[in-house]
Amino acid sequence: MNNQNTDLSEILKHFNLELTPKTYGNGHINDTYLIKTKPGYILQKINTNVFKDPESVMENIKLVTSHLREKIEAAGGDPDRETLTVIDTVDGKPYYKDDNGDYYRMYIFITDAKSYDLVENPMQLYSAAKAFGNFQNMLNDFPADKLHEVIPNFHNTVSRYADFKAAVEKDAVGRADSVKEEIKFVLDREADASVVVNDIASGLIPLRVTHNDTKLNNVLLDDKTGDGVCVIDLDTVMPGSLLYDFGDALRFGGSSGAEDEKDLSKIWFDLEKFEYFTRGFLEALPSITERELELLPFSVKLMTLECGSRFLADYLNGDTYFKTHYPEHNLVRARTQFKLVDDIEKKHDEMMDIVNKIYNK
Ligand code: ADP
Ligand code: GN1
Ligand code: MG
Repeated sequence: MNNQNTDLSEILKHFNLELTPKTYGNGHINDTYLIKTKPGYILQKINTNVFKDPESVMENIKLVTSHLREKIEAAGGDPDRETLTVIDTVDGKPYYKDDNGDYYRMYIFITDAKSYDLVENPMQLYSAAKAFGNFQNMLNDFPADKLHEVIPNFHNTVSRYADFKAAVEKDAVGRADSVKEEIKFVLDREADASVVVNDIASGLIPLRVTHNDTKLNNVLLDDKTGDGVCVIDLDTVMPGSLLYDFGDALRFGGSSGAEDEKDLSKIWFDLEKFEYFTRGFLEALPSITERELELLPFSVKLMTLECGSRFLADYLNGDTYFKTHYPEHNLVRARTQFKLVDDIEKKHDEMMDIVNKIYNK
């Protein structure tokens, strides 16, 4: 998954740049490099194991960022800083495909802002929530039918359960026996999987254009003010539910610790973080339906369960999807998610009280 054998300077020529890039960031999917020119650039090798059709990914990103640029300009903002800017190749394409069939893309590097892997203070959650809520707002008039479904059923929790069971069944690398307890944890909660999916199908929950990968390190916060500057990692912008963005953001940001913390006694769901995020998100959104509101706490559990089951499925499949840095990495990640699910289940009613307190104000 890394580019040890690829001469990146060759790739850079196609973007009319020369400097050697350095690996950058902590994403689990793409290979990211920083080019420290002025302005700086972000070069990414798109993960084609995850995104089978990278040209469609780039088409989506071009459409979405053009739409966002217009909105940001109309509001008097700075579009080069408040959304991603795709740099085309010298041939005028939004990606470069090399002779190996690998795809590279380039963005302007957004300075004086950074993304966080761990929350340092709860205000960061308020700021991130405003940015994610506002992002969704700016896309509420975007024609959803123009978007390719780049990963089908991305947050379809019913189909995620089917994938999980298939991974258990196949037991490709003989790890299933050693994680029986974790497998049972997921299977015991299968009934949860259909709640949001069914409500979307019946029209009770509206389909919106959503980000679908709202973890805290996918939003840049201003170094000086701490305010949300730019929502990044737009690979998975697709039709979805507001609940996916809300739940996934709190899965990550509402935790007391890192996604791959090995000491589970350090992992719990933090209600103060939940309150800050919920306040920011609801302030930014103009409207939310009764059913969405009612399911906000549940969505945090659902997205955490989904992510834990994906980490565990990847562990069972032999670590083929997420980047891992040691053999048990996916299992460690899965366990933090399950610890959080357990805690969220216990705190559900308190979370609902917080939602009601904020919304009725
Ligand atoms: P992945 O899909 O692997 O998660 P991301 O697109 O999220 O990749 O990029 C990885 C990291 O690189 C981000 O978490 C962020 O820290 C940094 N990053 C990505 N794009 C930019 C950008 N345009 N400006 C500044 N930092 C960026
Ligand atoms: C991946 O790309 P990144 O690191 O922001 C994944 C998300 C998971 C997340 C878990 C395209 O996000 O769905 O929730 O890891 N992205 C994709 O940390 O699968
Ligand atoms: Mg990312």
